[in-house]
Amino acid sequence: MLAELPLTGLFFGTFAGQVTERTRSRVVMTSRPEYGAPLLRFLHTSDWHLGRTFGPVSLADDQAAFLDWLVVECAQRQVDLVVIAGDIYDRAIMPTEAAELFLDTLRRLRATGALVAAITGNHDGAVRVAGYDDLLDSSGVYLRGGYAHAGEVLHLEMTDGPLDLVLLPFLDPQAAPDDLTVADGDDVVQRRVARTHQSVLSAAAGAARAALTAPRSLAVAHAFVAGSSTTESERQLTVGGTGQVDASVFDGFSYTALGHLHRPQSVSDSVRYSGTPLAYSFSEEHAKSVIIVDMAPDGLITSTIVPVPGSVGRPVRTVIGTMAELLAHPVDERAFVRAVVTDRDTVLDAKARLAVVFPRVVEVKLEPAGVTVVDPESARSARELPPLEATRSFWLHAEGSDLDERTGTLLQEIVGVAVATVTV
Ligand SMILES: [Mn+2]
Repeated sequence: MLAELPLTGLFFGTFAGQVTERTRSRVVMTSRPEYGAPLLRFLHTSDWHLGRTFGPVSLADDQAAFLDWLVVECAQRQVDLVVIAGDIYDRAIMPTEAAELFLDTLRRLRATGALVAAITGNHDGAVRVAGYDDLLDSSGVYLRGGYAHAGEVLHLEMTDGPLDLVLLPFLDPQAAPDDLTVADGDDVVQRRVARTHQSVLSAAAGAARAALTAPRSLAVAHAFVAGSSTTESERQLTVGGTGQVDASVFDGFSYTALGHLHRPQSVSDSVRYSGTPLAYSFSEEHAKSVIIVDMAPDGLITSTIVPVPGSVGRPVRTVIGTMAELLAHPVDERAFVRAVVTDRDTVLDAKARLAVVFPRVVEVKLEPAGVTVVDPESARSARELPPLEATRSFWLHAEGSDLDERTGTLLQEIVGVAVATVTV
């Protein structure tokens, strides 16, 4: 059924009560005519990590290509709201080029007619990214970071009905304000010690849940939900502790758009990680994607995984073999490559030579075939061996065979001289 929207009259407001009008003209095909107006459509993405490198290689061009694609997708799919669930940047103090790319992307997304809601992640500097938060609300860009607005609900009026938007940025338990309402004890010190990712996030989510008024809600959070799977490119939230939160923190929201974990995955039908748009480590050979969610006025959702096309994303590959075998591979211009070289003989300039076949080789590991890798425990015990024994053991490790008689005698002489010469 074709439904034509009025040319004007799309309103959205904020929790502060201000109401702004924006104009848009479009014809929309809806497959859910029972709801009348076209459903709210949002796009969920996260962990852009703008400014990141892959090994020594800048990802600036790849990230710009992804954002070009994203803007076109949002326009073509008539997305109403773009949700970015944290780790917009790779570092708290981001490179100027990364900031320019993000700001330019915000403008281009707004130009498609879509609103933008974004939170900071554990990599972002909350004040640097979201310091203008409430000032930007009236322009249709909802940015939130840190504790400043944690637990608030933004009441938006969309074409098909109201939406409660709950932005839950990454919250560092150590940075929590002393008056944060958590039942961690009466004493300030005791409260600080008792604070966890679970307690601060559930306090904020609980406050928001109590303030919901619309029949549907969208929560956006940056957290590690227990039971989810990681890659090699997330930064741990805590040293020693788990930093994990229970999925029940997000009970009661129609959909929760999560960021932090870089592998796309579902905690439940309505609680999902979009994952990163690009591979950021060799553990990420899986496809990358964004999620399109259509949400009915009553909160019922239909979600679609949209893969980031191969022409935008860059694959990652681990190749294993001798130099001769690796150099016989067909040339792979696009992939980031980790090469595991298995030659038993000495290999010189491996990276430079492999770059002819794999121009984006970023990591080379030498792992001679048939040689057992020494575990750290036995490496420690090697330090306690007499020098000649330690040298013999290293030879065995490096060469995969014991010393022959001539080399053994020569080594004995050399080690003897060395030991006699060294004064401790
Ligand atoms: Mn991240």
